[in-house]
Amino acid sequence: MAKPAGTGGQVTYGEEKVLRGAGGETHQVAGKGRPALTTQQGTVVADDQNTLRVGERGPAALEDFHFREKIFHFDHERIPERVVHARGFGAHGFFENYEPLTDITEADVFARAGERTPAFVRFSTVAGNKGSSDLARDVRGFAVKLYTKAGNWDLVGNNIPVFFIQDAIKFPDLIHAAKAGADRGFPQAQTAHDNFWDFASLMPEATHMLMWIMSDRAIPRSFRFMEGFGVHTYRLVNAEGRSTYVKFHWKPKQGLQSVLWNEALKINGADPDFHRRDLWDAITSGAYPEWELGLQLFDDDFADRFPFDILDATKLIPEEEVPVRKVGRLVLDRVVDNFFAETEQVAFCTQNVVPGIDFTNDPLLQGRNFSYLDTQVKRLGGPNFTYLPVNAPKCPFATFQQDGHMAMLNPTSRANYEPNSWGADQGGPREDPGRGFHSFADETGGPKRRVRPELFADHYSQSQQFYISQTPVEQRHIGDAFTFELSKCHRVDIRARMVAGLRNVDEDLAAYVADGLGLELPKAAPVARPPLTDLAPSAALSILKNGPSSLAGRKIGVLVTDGANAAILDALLSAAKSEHVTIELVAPVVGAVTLDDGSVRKGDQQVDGGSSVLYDAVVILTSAAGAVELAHKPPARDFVSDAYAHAKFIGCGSEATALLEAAGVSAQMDAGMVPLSGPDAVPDFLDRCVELRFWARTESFAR
Ligand code: HDE
Repeated sequence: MAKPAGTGGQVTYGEEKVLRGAGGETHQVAGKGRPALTTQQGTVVADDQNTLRVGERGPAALEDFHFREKIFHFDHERIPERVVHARGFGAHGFFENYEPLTDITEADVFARAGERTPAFVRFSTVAGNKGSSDLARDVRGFAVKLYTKAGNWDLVGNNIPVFFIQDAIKFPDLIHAAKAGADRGFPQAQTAHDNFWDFASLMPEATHMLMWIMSDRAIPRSFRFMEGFGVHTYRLVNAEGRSTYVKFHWKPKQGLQSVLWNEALKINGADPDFHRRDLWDAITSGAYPEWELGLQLFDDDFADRFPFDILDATKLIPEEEVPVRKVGRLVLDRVVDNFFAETEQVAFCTQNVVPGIDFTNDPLLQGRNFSYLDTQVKRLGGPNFTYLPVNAPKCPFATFQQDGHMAMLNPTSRANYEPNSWGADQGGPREDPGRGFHSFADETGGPKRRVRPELFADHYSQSQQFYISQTPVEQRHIGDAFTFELSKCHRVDIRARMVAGLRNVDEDLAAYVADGLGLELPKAAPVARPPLTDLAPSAALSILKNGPSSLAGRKIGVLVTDGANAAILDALLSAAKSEHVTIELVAPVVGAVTLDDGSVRKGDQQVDGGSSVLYDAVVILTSAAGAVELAHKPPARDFVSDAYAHAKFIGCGSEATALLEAAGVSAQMDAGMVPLSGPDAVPDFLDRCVELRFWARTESFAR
């Protein structure tokens, strides 16, 4: 209960009479089902509004333990953000195994059909800090922790199947070059600057990855619409000790979808939390995102035949060569209870494997196995982070590790060492050769030197293959992205060096970028190993060839005004509901609009806050007078012209003409602008929207 301002004196709370000052501050007190506020020691707090003072206007008393504890704890609220992948968003779910895979792996998680294993997944961007925007052009982390009955297995992957570098020793250089300049502290969350392209253009091994990050893969529409990859070749090992090589894939059931670059730039302003909000909204509305786990399985014979080294993380194995076998599904069905406790404190480690899953000698993976554990100790302040609920296994665990900061579960047996001769109750756990983890007995050897294998020198073959696997629209986006990024480099020699490398990928691409930069085409960069030129295109590498088959999970923004056609809106709302599409009303004011049948509807966004970049398709459903009014408002004109420029399908109510004219699109009406003359036109409009973009429109914008 709040006490009125300016009154002081004796106040009665139950049996107690309490003296209050006359400062007029708000007091809300316990009772009526509200628990009492306490200190961390459990002492009930009587007053949380005032420090203890000597005299009303006097100094604070040092003995005020409540104040000191509260501020001390606040002062220590931050932990270091992740050195990479600082901005992320996590959710809980489960992995469901389709069928026993015991012939290829003894991993318990794959042992039984239909069994569900709890999972925690964290998606992230790489370069930006914790507070950066979601729509940065960047790789997305796709880290999965599976709490299996045989221990925690972390598959710490990305949404791109290859990486920039081949050897972990170059990771600090890559990240220093990509992140904000050490001298100036900017630019934030982007690679469009001299240092990144300086480094990248001097590292031809990065070329394949550069093709991916300049593609629309680096600007996903949502975490829900992107693939995940384990990147490295791992091993699956069965109970007999036989190893099968494996590449892990996560395939989104929702299909693939990305945004346009110009859209990404605007989303970062309109909603910097676009991706995290999207995941939160999907899960809390019951539209649980789902991925299938796919395995590419192969043996030494294939590895020997394959023209690239399977230990080279800058190469992938085309799905056309080794098909992806779907073995289970990952469903995210629960948002976190607390962002910090779960998403911030989750500690993924590539070293977390379980019997049946093992490493290969990929030099990147080998380095990661050191880095992750090391970084968690720094971030989480000591070795006991494994006991935090989000990190602890959900199967029994017993170690002799003890003490350190925040020891919560020290062993309680008499023996804290082994071997020991204490009996069963006092002696603690013992090793178990039958159920325990055995490393695959890989035959290795050779001179100890700092050298890379010969096939690592092929830097361009798969870059070419990636490019020719794209649709013309996607190829243009890649060319435009290189042009954009390099245009932000001040040093012309860096631009030229990058274009020289691109000549080894595709001459047209190099010429297109050079032209966009106003650069004379430089000589092609020297190649360390002549690229293979006969690799077949792989449809799996394109986003547009793997789009959704329905509109489910997408969002349509409807611009409405007073007097708008209620019958069309109702048809849209009911069709959208049955197709699991979200509709948001963007109205002149969020309070309410009154439609032509007199019904009153609440707006979800006001025009100034509901930019069309937030939607997959839009509808302009105004009255004639409403259209005239909106025609005078720049945000309403932007709503239409952006949707048009971003090749979205636009449902046009018959009274929207004045606004379409003001937005400058009425003279260019095309088949992506679908007339909505009445409710009957709605199903056809929604069918068109499944394509997501009317790409033909963008032909006219191309340079
Ligand atoms: Fe990471 N990476 N990484 N990385 N990485 C980290 O660990 C590192 C690499 C990836 O949501 C760090 O907990 C090295 C490839 C994800 O919490 C750190 C190398 C792939 C996440 C680290 C790589 C990844 C990280 C920073 C080169 C895809 C976020 C904070 C050898 C297969 C995990 C942390 C999360 C995070 C090191 C390369 C994925 C410093 C040394 C390749 C998804 O340990």
